Amino acid sequence: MVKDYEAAGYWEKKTLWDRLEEWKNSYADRCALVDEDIRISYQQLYDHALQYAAAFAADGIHEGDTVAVQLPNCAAFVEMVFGLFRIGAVPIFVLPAHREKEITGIFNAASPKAYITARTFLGFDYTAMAERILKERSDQQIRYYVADELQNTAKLADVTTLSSDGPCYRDTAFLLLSGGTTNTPKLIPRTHCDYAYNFRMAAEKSWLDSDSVYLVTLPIEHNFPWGMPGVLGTLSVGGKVVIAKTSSFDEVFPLIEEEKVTITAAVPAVLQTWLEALEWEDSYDLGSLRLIQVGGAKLLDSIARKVRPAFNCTLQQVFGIAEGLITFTSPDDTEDIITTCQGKPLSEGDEIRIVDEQEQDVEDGEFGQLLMKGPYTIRGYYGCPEFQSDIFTEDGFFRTGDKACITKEGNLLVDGRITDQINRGGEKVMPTEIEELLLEHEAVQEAIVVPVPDEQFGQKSFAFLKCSREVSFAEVYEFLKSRRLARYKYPDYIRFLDRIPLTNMGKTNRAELKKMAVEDINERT
Ligand code: OOB
Repeated sequence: MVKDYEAAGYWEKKTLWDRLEEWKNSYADRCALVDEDIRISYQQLYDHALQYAAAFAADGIHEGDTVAVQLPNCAAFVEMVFGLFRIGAVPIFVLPAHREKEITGIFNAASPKAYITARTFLGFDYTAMAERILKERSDQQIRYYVADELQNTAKLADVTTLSSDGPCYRDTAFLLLSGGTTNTPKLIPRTHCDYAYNFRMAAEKSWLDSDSVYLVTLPIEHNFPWGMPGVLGTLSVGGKVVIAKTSSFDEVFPLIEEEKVTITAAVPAVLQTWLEALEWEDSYDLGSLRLIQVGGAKLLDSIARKVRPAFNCTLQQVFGIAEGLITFTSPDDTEDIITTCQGKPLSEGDEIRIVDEQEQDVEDGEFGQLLMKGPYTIRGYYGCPEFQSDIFTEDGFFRTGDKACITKEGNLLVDGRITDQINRGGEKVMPTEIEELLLEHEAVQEAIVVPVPDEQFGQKSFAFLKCSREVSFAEVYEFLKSRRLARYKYPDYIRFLDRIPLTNMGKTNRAELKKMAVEDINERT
C-alpha cells in the first residue's frame, strides 16, 4: 500500500524556491557560500538565483524544460540551479567527469532545452566537447551557455519581468543520475517535497546547526554532497557551505583550517588518501572537524577505526542510493557500531525488507537483498511512465541489488552487491571478507577481489593488490595460510597494480576490474 506521505506530514507544500526564500528571510546577512575568494550571503544567493531565473526565462526556458548542468564545484552551480527551480525548469545533474558517451545517453533520455558547462576544468575543454555534442543535434536548437558568460548575462537580467507562476511542490525539482552502471543512463526524478524532507532529516541526523560549516569535496551534483545533508541541509539550518574544487588533501586540509570546517563527506577511497596524507602531513589544524561522513561504497572496519584517532572527530557512516533510502550512524552511537555498520534509516516512514532469491523475507540477522520504500524513494525513472517490474516489486519496493542484513541493534549492514558474491562451485566467498584479510598484510595497501567466470567452478576469485613494496604470490598465499582461511577462499588469481581504477565518483571501479581480470586470464591461457 502506498502511504499518503503528505497526510502523514513528510511532504510539505513548499518548493525548493520557497525554502530559499525562507532561508533568505531568516539568515539574510549570514554567509551561505564560500568559493575561493568569493563569499555569498543568503540574501545574495537569493538575489543571484532570481537573476538567473530571469535570464533563463528571457531566453525562452520554461516550466518543465530540462537543462543539463555540468559544472565543477562552484557557488554559481547553486545559484543557477535555484534559478531553474524558481521557473520550474528541471536541471539534470551531469557529473564533470562525464564525457560524450554519457552525455549523449542523457540527452537521448531527457532532450534538454539547454546545456551549461564551464569553459575548462582540470585541463579538459568542455566547450569543445559541447560543440561536438550540439553539432550532432543542431536540429534540436539546444541553447548552450558557458557558466561565466551566463553569469554576466544574469547580472543584466530584469527580474521584474518574471512571472509569479512557479512549479508545484510535488513536481520534479531535478534529475539525479543513477549509480547503476548500464549503458543507458537512468535519470532519477526527485521532487521538491521529497528532497526537502530528505535534507532536513539528514541535517538532523548529522547534528547540524547554524554554526555548522560544511565542506563540499565530492562532485556537488551528487546526492551525497548536495543533500545528505550537504549543501541544502546546511543552508536549511543557516550554516556555511565551503566549496572545494577537488577532494585532494592539499586543497581540503587548508580549507578545513581556514574556514573552520565542522563537517565534510567522502567516499572510502578519498578517506584513505586523507588518512595516508595525515601520516606525514601534520602542518594543518583540523581541530574544528566534528564529523566526517563516509559513504557511497563499503568502508572496511579496519579503515573506519582509523578515523577517530587520526582526525580526532567522529565518523558517520552513510549508506545512500540516489533513488531513495539513506541510512546514517548516529554521532552518539558506540564506536563499535559506528565502525561496523551503516546505521538506521532517515525516516520512520522508510520501509525496509531483506529478502532471499524468491523475494521471501529472510530470518532476522540473515543476509539477503535490500528492498526499500518510503517518503523519498522514487516510484519510477524519468521518462518511463510504465511500471518497471524488474526494478520495483508489485507493492512498490525498490530492488537495490545490495546485499544487506539488519543487525540485532536494528542497524543496516551492507555487504557488497548480491551479484558480487562469488559462488565457487557452490561455495560462497564474499570479496569484502578476503579484502579485509589481505589488508592485514603489512605491505598490502589496497585489495579488491572480483569474481571471474570459470568453466569448471562457475566462478573463481581474482584479487587485485596495490602494495607498498614488491610482494610475491607465494608470500600472499603463505600469509593467508597463516590466517587459517578456508582454502576455497584463497584468490585463484592475483595481479599487482600500481593504481586501482576508480569510477567518476571515486568508487572502486569493480566493473573495470572484472573486465581486466577476464582479459588477464585469457592472456594467461
Ligand atoms: C550513493 O548513491 P549512488 O546512487 O551513487 O550509489 C548507490 C549504491 C548503493 O546501492 C550501494 O551499492 C552503494 O552505492 N553504497 C554503499 C554505501 N553507500 C552506497 N555500499 C556500501 N556501503 C555504503 N555506505 O552512493 C550515496 C548517496 C547518498 C549518500 C551516500 C551515498
